[in-house]
Amino acid sequence: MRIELEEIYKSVLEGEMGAIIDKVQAAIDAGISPEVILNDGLIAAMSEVGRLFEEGEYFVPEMLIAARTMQGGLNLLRPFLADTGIEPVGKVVIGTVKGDLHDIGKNLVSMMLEGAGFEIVDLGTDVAPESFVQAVSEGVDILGLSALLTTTMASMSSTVNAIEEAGLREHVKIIVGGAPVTQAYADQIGADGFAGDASRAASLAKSLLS
Ligand code: B1M
Repeated sequence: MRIELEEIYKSVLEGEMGAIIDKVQAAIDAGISPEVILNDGLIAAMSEVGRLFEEGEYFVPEMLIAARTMQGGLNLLRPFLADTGIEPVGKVVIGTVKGDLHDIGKNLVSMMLEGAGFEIVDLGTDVAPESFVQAVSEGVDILGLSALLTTTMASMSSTVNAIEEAGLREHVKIIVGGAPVTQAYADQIGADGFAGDASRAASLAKSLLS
């Protein structure tokens, strides 16, 4: 792995919030593509953080500091990933479902969708079904739901049901994703699609509207 990527990886693992900006900037200046910085630096480090948490070597505070460090790096990459300068191809409302505070994956999906030309309304984390219903009622093409906990996945189902009960299901395509979510689960709750990562989410959104 290139030294600049190793430095980014190490900064996220060690939660060096003050250093991450300089390190991501150094990688950009060295000509490493934003996608490689994202996948081989930031995301690879966050996967390792998850492994260390599972093994009991990291606890919630370390995980949180690593996540904040990653967000700092992502903020710097955002314009490179998202800026295509094209007209919106559709409008997406996105959020992490009720009870769930994980937002890194959701933010990445937002950036990739933005990069694919979508206008994004990001409702944030811990979003109740009724808040999704309210946003969809204002007119959107796609609703994106993210969940990272097996315990909060059920809220995806409640949200799809709430959209149906509000009479809005015919007007919006619903896509779901997040580490515990699968295509089978998406089918089970009546979503229109599942994506395993952010770039697949962007392709899926485009294909659902084409
Ligand atoms: Co939490 N956490 N966490 N956590 N956390 C996990 C998810 C966990 C797997 C860790 C573990 O045990 N190995 C575990 C869940 C176990 C389970 O339910 N099966 C877990 C737990 C248990 C918890 C707490 C309960 C811990 C506690 O308090 N005891 C707690 C819950 C809080 C809550 O939400 N109510 C908690 C808290 C936290 C922090 C706040 C400390 C922090 C989140 C900070 C933040 O997001 N701002 C955190 C973190 C950082 C993680 C891990 C380490 C990393 C998650 C992440 O950001 N990954 C995670 C372990 C892991 O995933 N290996 C873990 C990087 C991100 C780029 O990937 O989010 O998967 P991901 O997103 C991907 C795809 O999934 C997909 O695209 C993204 C990009 O490619 N995707 C979509 C995501 N959303 C999509 C939507 C789409 C399409 C694709 O369409 C709309």
